Amino acid sequence: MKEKIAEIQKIAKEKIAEIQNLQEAQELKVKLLGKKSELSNLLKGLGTLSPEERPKIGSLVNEVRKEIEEKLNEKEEFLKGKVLAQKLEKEKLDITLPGTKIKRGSKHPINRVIEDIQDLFVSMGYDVVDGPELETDEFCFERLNLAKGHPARDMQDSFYITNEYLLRTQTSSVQARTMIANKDKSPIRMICTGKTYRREDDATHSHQFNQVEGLVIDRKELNVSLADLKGTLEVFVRKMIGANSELRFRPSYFPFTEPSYEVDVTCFKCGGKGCALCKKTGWIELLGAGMVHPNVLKMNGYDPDKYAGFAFGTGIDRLAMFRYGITDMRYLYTNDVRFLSQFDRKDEE
Ligand code: FA5
Repeated sequence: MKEKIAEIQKIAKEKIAEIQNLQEAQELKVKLLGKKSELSNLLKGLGTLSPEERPKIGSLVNEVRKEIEEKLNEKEEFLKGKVLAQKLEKEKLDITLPGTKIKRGSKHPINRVIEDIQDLFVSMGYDVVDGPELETDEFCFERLNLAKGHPARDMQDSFYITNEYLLRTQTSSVQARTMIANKDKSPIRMICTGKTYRREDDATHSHQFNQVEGLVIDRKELNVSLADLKGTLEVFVRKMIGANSELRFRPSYFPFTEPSYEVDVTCFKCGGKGCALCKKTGWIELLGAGMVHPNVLKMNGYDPDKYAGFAFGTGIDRLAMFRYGITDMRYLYTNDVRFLSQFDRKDEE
């Protein structure tokens, strides 16, 4: 019996020495120490031995079993270390190599201008509101004192989707929406920025452009006046285009304001001296504005005997053109990275 055990021990040592990988180690473990292994069979057969021999052989089998187990564990540890070393070698990184440059996007000039407008008006206590681009005829025109068939509708060549729905031609639609939504008819001080659409397309007109609308309504006794409108627009334009910009109010016509004005600014290119861009006038038209028409107040639930207000609207794309000296509005929509990435630098100047 002892020889048999010595034989098992010897073969086990040889086989352990031949193991090449972890799987072989696992398989050998089952073979040498599992329930059907020779050592297990020996233990099962102890009952056939004499009472004197039984404990001796039993403890010998257990010793050999323990020794094999230790040797197998050692081998497994060794193999695991080898696998790890191979993996580390394979995944070795040379952190001194130059990295791959990631191309960073750039904020669109229109979004830069929108964010600056919002920051400015929020600092003056305005709310920033939103409205739908797919608008009803009612909110885009009728509630702004432009009944169906009104000749002034021709000023804005529109994209109608159905008889009732169109792509909004102006953010002024949000004036009406804000007044209607304000159920308790309290004072309003809001701006709205967003996309607008008209059937136009040239260097200074796009079929899709952006406007910012401003609306202030307060109780009449507080005397919301043209002077407030003028002061607000001066702050706005000087902040957006330059501290030296002068404003000129020209009487104009919008069905939703009375009186109405078009506001010009001194030409950003020649500083007011006159050049080709401003057609030698020294001025460039920038926005429309006026005191809210009493009909508009009434149609949207505000009593014109108790409330008064002013409104203004301007093209954000045009503001961006003035601010950055862009000569063709269409550059703003072609999304050429070479064009767009210039503005990171320009804003830092
Ligand atoms: C209006 O749209 C009025 N809703 C503005 C207004 C608001 C007046 C509140 C009174 C009170 P107008 O059609 O002039 O007005 O357009 C306003 C500005 O939008 C223009 O000065 C111009 O900057 C810009 N704009 C108009 N059409 C285009 C276009 N096709 N492409 C780019 N910008 C445009």
